[in-house]
Parts: sequence; C-alpha cells; structure tokens
Amino acid sequence: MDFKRKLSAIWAKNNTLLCIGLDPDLAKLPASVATSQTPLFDFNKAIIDATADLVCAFKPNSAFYEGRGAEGITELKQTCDYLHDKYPDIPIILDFKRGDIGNTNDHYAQFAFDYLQADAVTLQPWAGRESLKPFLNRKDKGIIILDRTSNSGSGEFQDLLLDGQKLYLRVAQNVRDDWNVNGNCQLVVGATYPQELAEIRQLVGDDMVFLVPGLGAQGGDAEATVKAGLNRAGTGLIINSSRQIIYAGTGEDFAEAARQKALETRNQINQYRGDAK
Ligand code: OMP
Repeated sequence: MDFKRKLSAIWAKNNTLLCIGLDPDLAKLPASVATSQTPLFDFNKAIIDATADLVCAFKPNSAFYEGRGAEGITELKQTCDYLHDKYPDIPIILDFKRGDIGNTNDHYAQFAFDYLQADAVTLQPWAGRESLKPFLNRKDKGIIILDRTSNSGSGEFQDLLLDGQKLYLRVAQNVRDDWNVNGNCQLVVGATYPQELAEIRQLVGDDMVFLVPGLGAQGGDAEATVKAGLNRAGTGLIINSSRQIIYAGTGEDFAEAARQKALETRNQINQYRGDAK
C-alpha cells in the first residue's frame, strides 16, 4: 500500500495524528536495556509495543543509529523489520534529511526504500527538484521536504525574501506546483512556528500533509499546532514528539511511562481537532 493510503488508514484506525520519534540515545537508556547486546533495538521494541495503538507513524532518526556505526545501522534495520513484521499497517518515516546530486541520491533511496523498506523519508530541498528525482519518482513513497524547520535559527535562510516572498513559502509553492506530480510530496514545518504553519497551509491547500516536529522537548504547543495546521478533513498532520515521550520515564517502567505520555499527547491533540475529526 502506498504511504498516503497507509497514513489515511492508520489516522482513522488509531484516531491519532501522533508520530513517535525513535531517537534512542545510549546515554539516556534505562540500565536494563543499556547493557544489552542490542540496546537501541531493545529500547525501541519496548516503546513500539507500548504505544503502537496510539500513533499514526514511527519516525526513526538515522543519526541516532549512524552515531553507533555498523551496530547502530543493524539496530535500525532490526527496528524496521520488527515494525514490518508486527505492525505492518504503521508507516515508517526514515528521518535522514538527505539531498545530494541525482546519482548519489539513487543510493540513498536504495538504502531507505529497498534495504530498510521505509514508507517515507525526509529530504533537504537545497539542491532542487532535478536532484531529488530518485526520490520523487518513487510514487508509492512519502517524500517529505524540509520547509520551515523547528530550530531557533531556521529563519537565517528560510525567512529570506525572494521578490517579496519568504523562502519557505517559495519552497512550499514549488513543491505544490512542480515537485508533486506523483502526489507523493509532504512538507516539514516545525511546531515551534505555528504562524508559518498556518501560512503554509493557506498556500498549499488541504491535500498536502505536514510532518510537524517540535512538540514537547522543543516547546511546540499542541493547540497552536492543530489550529494552524489541520485541514478541513481534520487530518493533514503527522505531529512528532520524540524525547518527551520516549524518555518520559527513566526506570524499568519506561515503556509504561512512554505510553502514558503518548496517550496524554494523543488525547490533547484530538481535543483541539474538535468536531473536524
Ligand atoms: P524531539 O525534539 O526530541 O521531540 O525530536 C524531534 C525530532 O524531529 C528529531 O528527530 C529531529 O531531528 C526531528 N526534526 C526536528 O526536530 N525539526 C525539524 O525541523 C525537522 C525534524 C524532522 O525532520 O523530523
């Protein structure tokens, strides 16, 4: 099933817009998993099993696995295999923010889609549409383009004016008009910028899905995010939280603590979806 259909089905089945970021940091893992042969995978497995009915996607961030070298890549693959095997209806978003020249991107696309079998990836727009064809041509996958990132310094380039238009609006416009011929593009917009989120929704319309990271640890607010980004169908958003959920507890009951925080976050988001959902 393609990414968009898988996402629509799970939005409805789990009644949720929440995505949990699988960003395991060895230094923060509880002792019981930190000492295992496969600590990142064991931690992820416990988080996944505790929260699978509350999410519309899981988003492993490649950096947390690459940082551990070959072992980390093995644990990323184990995590994706586990999700495919046990929870095949939950989309996997590989957050790897790549973007190189075309023939190099071919190999990044192979890693994400053929080796890991991710359903979607995050990408940098900087090298332009032509460079991203190895991704854009994968009609069944989610191609999620960084537009307005959540970090405090994102305005340095993203706010620059081009003929009076902010750069993040130009990126969104180009994705809407030129990049999305296969209907497989989405945008990343940080929860820390609700005003910009509303502007981008206004510009691209209701069909485009936004991945919205920054809720929780980065200070993004559920109410502001939902009010700014929701489409008329009461969906259109994949709202990510990583640290606030996966490290909600530090003891042996960490998975149960993560479940409680995920439940609270899912319900809070739904409260603001109101009648639209
Ligand atoms: P927490 O701040 O722990 O919730 O994690 C946020 C996750 O979203 C990390 O994996 C980030 O790399 C990712 N992210 C952002 O925080 N900001 C962005 O603008 C884009 C992303 C992303 O593409 O997911």
